[in-house]
Amino acid sequence: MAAFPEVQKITYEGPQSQNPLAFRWYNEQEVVEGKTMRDHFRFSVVYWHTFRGTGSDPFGAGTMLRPWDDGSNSVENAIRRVRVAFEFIEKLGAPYYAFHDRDVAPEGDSLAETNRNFDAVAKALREEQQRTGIKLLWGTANMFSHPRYLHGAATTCNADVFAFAGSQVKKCLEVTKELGGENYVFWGGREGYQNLFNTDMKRELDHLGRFMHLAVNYAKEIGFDGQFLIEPKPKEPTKHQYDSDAAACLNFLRAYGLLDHFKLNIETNHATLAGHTMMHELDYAGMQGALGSIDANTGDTLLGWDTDQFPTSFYLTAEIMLMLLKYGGLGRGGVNFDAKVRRESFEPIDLFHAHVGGMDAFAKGLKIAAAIRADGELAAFVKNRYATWDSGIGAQIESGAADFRALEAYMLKKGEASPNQSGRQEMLENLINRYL
Ligand code: XUL
Ligand code: CO
Repeated sequence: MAAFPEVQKITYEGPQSQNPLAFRWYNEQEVVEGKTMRDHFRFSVVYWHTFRGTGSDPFGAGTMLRPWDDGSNSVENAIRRVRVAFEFIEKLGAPYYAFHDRDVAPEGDSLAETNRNFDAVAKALREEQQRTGIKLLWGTANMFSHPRYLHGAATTCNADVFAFAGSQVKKCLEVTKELGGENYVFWGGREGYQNLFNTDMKRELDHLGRFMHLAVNYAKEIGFDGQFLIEPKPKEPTKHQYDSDAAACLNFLRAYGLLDHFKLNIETNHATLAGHTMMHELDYAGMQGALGSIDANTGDTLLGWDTDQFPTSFYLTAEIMLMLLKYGGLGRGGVNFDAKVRRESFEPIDLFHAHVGGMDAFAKGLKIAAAIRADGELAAFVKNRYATWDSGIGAQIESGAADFRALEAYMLKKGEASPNQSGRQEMLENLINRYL
C-alpha cells in the first residue's frame, strides 16, 4: 500500500511551471560550474522531523496526520515507517537520508533489547536502500531524549551514563558502517551546562575529548571510513552548549588533538542562535578546512529559538552557495534538511511541499551564486580592496619580512598612512540584488 498514492515522482518543469509539486529550479542533471546539481547538493531527508515529528509543542499535543503510523513503539510499526520513508524520499528524488538511532528503532527495556530492535530495523533500511539506491548521508546517536541523559552523555557527572553513551555510539557506528553511511555526526544534545555552580567544566570537556577519541579509535578498529562531523549549536536544550559555534568547536578539536578526524556540520538556525550568520559560520569552517556538511533550515526573525523551518529565501541560499562554491563544495557531506513542517501543516502532502520548496530554493541560490562568480565583479572588488597587501609593505608583512622596526622605519619616512577607500557596502548589496 502506497502512503502517497496521489504523488508521482517529482520532476523538473522549469521556472514557468504552476505545478506546486514540480521543481522550478532543481534540475538534477543540470551542470553548474562543472558539476550536476545532484552532486552539488547531495540532498538528504531527515528521519526525525519528517517521519517522527508529531507537531507537539510546549502548549499542545501533536497534530500530524500520519495514517501509516499506529503510534506504538513496536518494531513492526518502525519497519512500516521505513517503507513509507523510502517511498517519500524516492518520489522526492533526494539521493540521501540521515537518522538518529532512536528515530528509526524503538528503545527497549535493556541495551541488549534496544540493540536487537536497531538491528531489525537496519535490515529493513538496508533492503530499502538496495531497492531504491538511496544512500545514508549520516547516522548519529540520540543521547539527549532519554531521561538517563539529563546531565548530558559524554559530559555527564555520572560515569555509568558515559558508559551507556559509549555503548550506544559503538552500536550506532556499527550500523552506520553496515548501511554505508558516508558521515557520522555528533550534535551535542545535552553536552553543556545550565549552571556553573554545579559544573566542573574542565572535567566535562576532558571527558568529551576522551569520548571523541574513543569513537575515532573504534571507527578505525571496525574499518568505518566515514567522515566524523561535529554540529555546532550555542544553546537549547542547555543554556550553554559546549559546541557553541564553529570557532568553539575548532578550538575544542585542536585542544584535544582531534582536528585531523573531524569536520563541521553547519546548521543555519544554529548559526542564528549563536548570533552569527550562516555565511559567517560557513566561511569560518571553510577557511579552516573543516567544512563538512550542512543542516539546511532557517529560523524566524521574530522567534529566538530553533524553529527548524524549511529554507525558502533565495538571498539566504545564494549566500550559502557562494560559500560552498568558494570552498569547493561539501565533499562527502550534503545538504541535509534538518527542518520540520509547521504544526499547522499537518497533512502528509505538506512534507512534499516543504522539501520541494527547500530543494528549489537551493537550486536557485546556486544559480545566483554561480552568476555572481561568473561575472566576477564582486570578487574583483574584494581583490582590489586588499591591493595594498599585494606589494610593498603589505607583501613584506604577509611574508614575514617586516618586523616592528621595519614598520616604524617605513612609517617615519612616509609620515602618514595612505588614505582609506570606501567599503561600498550599499553598492555591493545593490550588486547582489541584480542577480536575484
Ligand atoms: C538539533 C539538531 C539535531 C542534529 C542531529 O538542534 O540539529 O537534530 O542535527 O542530532
Ligand atoms: Co541539525
